[in-house]
Amino acid sequence: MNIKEIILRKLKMRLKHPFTTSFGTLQDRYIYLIEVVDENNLSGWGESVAGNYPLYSPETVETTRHMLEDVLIPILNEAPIYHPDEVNGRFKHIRGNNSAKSTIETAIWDLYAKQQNVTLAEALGGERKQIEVGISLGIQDNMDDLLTQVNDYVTEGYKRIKIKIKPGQDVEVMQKVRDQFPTIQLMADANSAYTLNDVEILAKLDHLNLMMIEQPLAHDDIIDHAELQAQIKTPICLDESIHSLEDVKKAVRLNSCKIINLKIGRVGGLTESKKIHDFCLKNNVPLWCGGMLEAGVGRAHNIAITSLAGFTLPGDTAASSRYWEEDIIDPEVTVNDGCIHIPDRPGIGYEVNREKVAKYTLEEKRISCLVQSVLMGNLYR
Ligand code: OSB
Ligand code: MG
Repeated sequence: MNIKEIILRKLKMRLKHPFTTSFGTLQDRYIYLIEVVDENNLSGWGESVAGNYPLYSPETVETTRHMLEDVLIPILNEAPIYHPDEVNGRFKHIRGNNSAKSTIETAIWDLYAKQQNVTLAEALGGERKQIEVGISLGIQDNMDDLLTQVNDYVTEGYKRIKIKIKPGQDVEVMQKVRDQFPTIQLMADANSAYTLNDVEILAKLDHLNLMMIEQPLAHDDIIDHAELQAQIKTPICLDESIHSLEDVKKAVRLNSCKIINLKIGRVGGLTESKKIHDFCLKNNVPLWCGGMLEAGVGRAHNIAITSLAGFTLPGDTAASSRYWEEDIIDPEVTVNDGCIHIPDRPGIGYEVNREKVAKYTLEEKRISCLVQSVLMGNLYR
């Protein structure tokens, strides 16, 4: 069951509304999409979470293209692969570039599940039939707009509300939301906008009964976060600082956080995601799946991994319609009463809509794989 062709596409999609975090505003979403096709014409799909500009992480769509074309696909072409769990190991000597690694690794997982005729959720060991989700709201200029949005999404049933904060738009904002919505599950995400000099400000959030504060300090830090956690009551959740199971172990050992946000692209794919999940479940570390304003393929992978039992808190995977006029999958992801039903069709369980993909594609490149170069299943075991 060879992979006979890999198709790389660079897409440009426009978010319905600009999304503002402490590091900037995004509306045009560039997406690197990968399709791996086997000899029976089954297609596995993966989506890069890297943006057009290296603000959240050092990777971009262009570094993703380079890594896939010039480094990662050639490595996969060197020797057969029998199971998607092997892919991450094959990339081990390549430093960083986790999102690029994840793009192809998740596509191979999708293909593998389709070849086995099981859902991706089942292939990963997920048991849930549906998952609970929350929503992430960007920084707003207008407080009334924010309160209206919170009200709308709470009414729709989203299980928790996350609000982006930055210095100057933090304590007062969160206080007003809490005053208006005394009982909702509420949290803040700072995207690394603070330093240890800001402990006093961050401690003022203590009495708001937040579920957590996400990544208050530097994107590459776990030392200062430990110092901060010792001084504030709100549980810290790490996002940007976590790139591997090793990072999770160290952060937990140092008490740098009490909660982990997992993003498949940030940790290099689904195999590493499973390992982090297993560790968190075993050690009672609350875990949830973050989001990167994904289109349908990335969203579907997030849904599949969240079906695992250790994802104990609602994630950021909202409905397709929260982001896009039209998504690139059929059916779109819908949220009912704060829940997403895990699809029952094989693989990611959503059909990629080729017309819509074509409509948003800026560049496309097809790479033929050497005969019997990349093997799937246990044909040659
Ligand atoms: O920090 O979780 C984050 C979006 C882009 C980059 C980073 C983050 C986010 C979000 C949005 O919070 C999550 C989503 O709705 O996909
Ligand atoms: Mg975050």
